[in-house]
Amino acid sequence: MYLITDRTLFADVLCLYSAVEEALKGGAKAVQLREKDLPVRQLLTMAYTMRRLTSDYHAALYINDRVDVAIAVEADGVHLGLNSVPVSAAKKASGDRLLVGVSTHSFSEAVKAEKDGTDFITFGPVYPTPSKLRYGPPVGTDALREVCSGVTVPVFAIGGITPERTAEVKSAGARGVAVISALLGAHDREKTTERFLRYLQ
Ligand code: TZP
Repeated sequence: MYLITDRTLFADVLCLYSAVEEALKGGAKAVQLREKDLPVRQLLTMAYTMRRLTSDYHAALYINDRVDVAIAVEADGVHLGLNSVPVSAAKKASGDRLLVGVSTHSFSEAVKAEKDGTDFITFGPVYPTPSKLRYGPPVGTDALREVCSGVTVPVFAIGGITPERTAEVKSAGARGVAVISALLGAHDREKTTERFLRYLQ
């Protein structure tokens, strides 16, 4: 269960922090701070807060794209995209201390990320997502199954994932799920996280 942030879903960042804490109370074990449009100093401030929160609940923290911010706040890892530094540079800059995840959207991207030495990948969008335009058309569960059997690194299904769909992506071979709206937009985030975890088990 990999929770990804999106502060634009909230009136202010304090509401996002509360929402993340509710998910952590429900048992979320990893959070990715993904606020791509934020100036780096504001991102750093958010990252320190997320580090404190995740540490309080013994959860892992990943920073999207910014290896420097991940190192500064002693995050567990960094999550890279197509326009980020390569996996090898993230590993080298952190003295091999950061775990690295890579966002992938096709079989060839997934295979390349594994070859590059990533520790895990996200693959999707598997289903239609609320912000479809930003993430491209859904790839579907057949493509997910193909990727899961084509790589050995853990695959996290992303894009339109709900608790009910978790069983389907797990049976396609996904190790876990990466989620924004079904969790951050939930009425009761603690209970929704627990539901996700029940489906994952
Ligand atoms: N990458 C592929 S889909 C996606 C990202 C970041 C968004 C997932 O958001 P949601 O709300 O869980 O569908």
